[in-house]
Amino acid sequence: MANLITALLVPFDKSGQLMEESLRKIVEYNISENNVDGLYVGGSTGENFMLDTATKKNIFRIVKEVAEDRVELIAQVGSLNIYEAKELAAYVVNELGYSKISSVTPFYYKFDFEEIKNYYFEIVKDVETELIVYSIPALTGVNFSEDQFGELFANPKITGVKYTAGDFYLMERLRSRFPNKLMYSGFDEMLLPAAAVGIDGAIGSTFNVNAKRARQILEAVEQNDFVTARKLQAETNDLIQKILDNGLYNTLKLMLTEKGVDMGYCHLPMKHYTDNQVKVAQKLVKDYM
Ligand code: SI3
Repeated sequence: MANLITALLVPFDKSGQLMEESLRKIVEYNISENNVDGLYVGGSTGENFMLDTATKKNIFRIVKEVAEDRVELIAQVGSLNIYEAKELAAYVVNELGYSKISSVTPFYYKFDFEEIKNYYFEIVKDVETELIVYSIPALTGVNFSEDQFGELFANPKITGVKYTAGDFYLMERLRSRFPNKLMYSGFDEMLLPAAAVGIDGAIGSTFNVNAKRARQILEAVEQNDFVTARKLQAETNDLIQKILDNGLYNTLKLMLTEKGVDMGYCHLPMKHYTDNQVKVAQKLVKDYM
């Protein structure tokens, strides 16, 4: 069955400093309460692109210290600064023993495909690891064709994709053409259709609070029980819609705080939460967790 991998939230205090003890708790919560198979560390959900290198390294180190080898750890090292990406890759693989790295497509500048391909090949050049391409066109503006994925996958160290998009035709084409590469779905609200296409895992922010239902969706698809899978996805999407309406990362953090894992604040320039967001999050915990 496909692996369930939480895109890890990271707690910050009001001034944007990492809350180390809370980070330890959310890692433990995902392993012992949510029973997930892995953690995706340093992704969008980790508010990673607003952090300095030392903080990123500190997060990777603490997560590994708590998780040890109990679940799979994937470190998102991608950065507009390719030298930072290489430094982080070497750190997590050689010093911490992460089993995989992942890297977002370089964003902001309109890099052409050759530049993007060079970026990926350069990141894996000096490190013995597997890299999962983090493709999220809605946030980066970078769309790959089937053939371009093929060019990236030609590098044996590039072993899969975290596919955060709603184009299921392309997803199916990739699944069929590259059966030996890993396919992770990225949109939790589309877990059922992704699982129907065939995925090796799902990586999601909402698994921090909704891992049980997500696991049940994967199990129902595995058993070809699409009636149950659709019912669970509908319940999940009712929840996700309410979370998105109330502010994604603030609401996820507030729900966990309500459950006893103090997740602090989002990192500026993301907004700090309001009293009303707290009330909504408390109700979501009561209704869905
Ligand atoms: O990098 C990451 O933290 C992720 O894995 C992100 C994951 O794909 C999430 N995407 C974003 C942009 O947060 C989803 O889990 C997403 O939050 C969820 O499907 C709600 O839209």
